[in-house]
Amino acid sequence: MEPPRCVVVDTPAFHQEDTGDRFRGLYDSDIVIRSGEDGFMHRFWLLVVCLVLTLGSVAGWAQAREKIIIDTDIGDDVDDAFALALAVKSPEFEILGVSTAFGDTEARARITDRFLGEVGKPEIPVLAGRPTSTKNPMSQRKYGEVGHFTNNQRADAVDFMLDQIRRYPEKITLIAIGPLMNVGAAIDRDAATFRKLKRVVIMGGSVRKGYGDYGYNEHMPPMPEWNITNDVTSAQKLFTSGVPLFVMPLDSTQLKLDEVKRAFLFTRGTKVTDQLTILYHMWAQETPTLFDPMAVAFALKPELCPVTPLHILVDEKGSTREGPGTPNAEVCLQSNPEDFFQFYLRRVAEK
Ligand SMILES: [Ca+2]
Repeated sequence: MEPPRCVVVDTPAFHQEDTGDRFRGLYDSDIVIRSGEDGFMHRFWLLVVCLVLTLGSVAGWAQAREKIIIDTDIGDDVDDAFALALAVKSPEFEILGVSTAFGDTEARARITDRFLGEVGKPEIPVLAGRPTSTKNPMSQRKYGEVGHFTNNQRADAVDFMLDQIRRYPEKITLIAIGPLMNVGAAIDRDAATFRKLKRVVIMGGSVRKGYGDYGYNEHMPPMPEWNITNDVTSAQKLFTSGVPLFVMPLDSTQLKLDEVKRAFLFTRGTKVTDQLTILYHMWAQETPTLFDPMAVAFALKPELCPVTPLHILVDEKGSTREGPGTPNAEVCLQSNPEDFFQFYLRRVAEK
């Protein structure tokens, strides 16, 4: 998506039938002014009007961008990197910052830092959450050890999150694609401020389908999902916080990036696809499942993952059960993988 352009079309003898060919190629959002007459002063004033309209439109376009914070456990599974790639390729977003959660949060911050440095986004702050202990190996750890980084001074993730919400109340979408330690800590520290998020979109939970249920094969019953089960208490706090909550569970996020799609993406040779190529090879498995990118895609185009209001109870084992009661979440129970990949691959592959 581009900001609108202002175009003065010189048409001294303008007729309706000219429109077909003469204006072909202009974007829908362009501002087209037909001069219709000769004369220096006439053209001068048209250009002034054009300049004012363009500046106004660009300001409006910039203002309309959605403010987001991404909270990620990048570095283990590779889908976080694919989610980050979609976010940085989306001009609809103003990325206020990226925070890291779960395990060695500083190593995850370095991975994020290098990714943003390599793709030409050094201005985006990177924040490390509180480290936790885990035996989970970090497949992409070495990515954060060499390369081009941003100039970020690391600050506390939860302080940053709350400060940004105070600065832009009701304006920020928090996209949480890892275990929810930072979210739980933010609620503990200042629940009233946390509720002033515009919305939270998470990848997490398993409501009617479990891992390995792709819709066409045998049904797998719902089961505790990784992001919820790694910090059940924080998940419970989020689901009872009263914040507008949108949930992308296993039911709608088991999206396989097969070899045809990988070959397309990894041969684009852009800054972003080159970083994905490196991270994919460090991950050292074959077929990624793009769970997390659906949370980012939903924030951009909610029609890709239609939601149903449900009351979700997070039990002590991390199950996310639907039950009676006032809905506390909008949950995407089904998606169309073809529609998702049509959007995802075109967007991330763009030059
Ligand atoms: Ca993740």
